[in-house]
Amino acid sequence: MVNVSARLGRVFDNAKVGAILLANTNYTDSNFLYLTGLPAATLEGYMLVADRRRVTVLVNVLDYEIAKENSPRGVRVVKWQTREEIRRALKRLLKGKVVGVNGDFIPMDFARRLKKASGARRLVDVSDAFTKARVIKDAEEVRSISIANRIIKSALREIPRHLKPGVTEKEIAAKIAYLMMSKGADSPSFPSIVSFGSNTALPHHMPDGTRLVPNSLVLMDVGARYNNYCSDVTRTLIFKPDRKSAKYKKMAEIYGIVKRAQEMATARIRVGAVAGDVHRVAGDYINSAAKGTYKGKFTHALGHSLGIDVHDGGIGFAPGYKEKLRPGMIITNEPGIYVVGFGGVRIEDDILVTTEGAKIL
Ligand SMILES: [Mn+2]
Repeated sequence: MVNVSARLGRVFDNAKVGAILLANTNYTDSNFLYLTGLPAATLEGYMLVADRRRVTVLVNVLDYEIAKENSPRGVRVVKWQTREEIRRALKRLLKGKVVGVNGDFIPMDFARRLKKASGARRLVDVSDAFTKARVIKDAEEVRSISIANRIIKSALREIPRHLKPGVTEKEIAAKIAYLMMSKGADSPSFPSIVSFGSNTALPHHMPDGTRLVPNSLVLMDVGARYNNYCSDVTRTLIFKPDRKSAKYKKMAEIYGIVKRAQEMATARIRVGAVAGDVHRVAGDYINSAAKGTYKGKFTHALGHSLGIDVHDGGIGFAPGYKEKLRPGMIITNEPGIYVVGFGGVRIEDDILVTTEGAKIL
């Protein structure tokens, strides 16, 4: 269960406000999930008001039962039926206060209407306070992300037996979705990337009707969502390799360099290490390997923070990040090499920073 009061403490320590107001639109604010642990699918139009001690969730009467049933200790559920009732509730909780909102999420016009309806003295953007709190995962979060990893890795292990000449990228993407949900995922955590052959050189290629042929690359960048938390894992393999071919030798060379770059980055991850340096270890190695053949072909950051959002913010393994690693951070480690017209390799694992160093989830 979500420890609501501990999370409120972490957010309010970084936000100088009397209360926080989060309002979902057609989309769900991930900070809403952070403070309530409610299942994401049910939350359209919900609002919450938080102070240091507790969270009050305001829901339409039709969602009252489901919200009450799923709410942890520290969350109170209040139902409303008319707009007048919401206005009254907001006034009672917020009138005259300095109120924190998520400026990264809420449309400006909606914020203006909420200020008027609530009678708040001032609205302040507290998105940074949430990012700071969420960058360090608590035990419940580590557990959820670990399970999300176990699920997706188990699904990926079953994929090789479904790879046959002529199968399409979309068929494999559908198979991965089926396998992960059969194993307990709530949904994919983002649209799966499955690419074959030269499509693997495009880091964000979306699966299409491309058919698999022997002696070619297969790249799968996929994740499972479990209990509101994401995993994000990439595997690349060579389908039916023709080991004597020049094409195979080049694919294998690229794979070996990416694998080594990932290991070197993992070895660098420890409490106190500078985030940007972890990227540089992998980037420098890729640029210098094979006499510089692949210089400049690692075209993205080595990793991003992972949590309720696939890109959770606050930290990343990217050039120029001066932040130091702290225990409880979860960051992806995903070097790649992309040769346009030929193919690419990416290998990605999710890393928990611990006092003993990197733990691969
Ligand atoms: Mn990733």
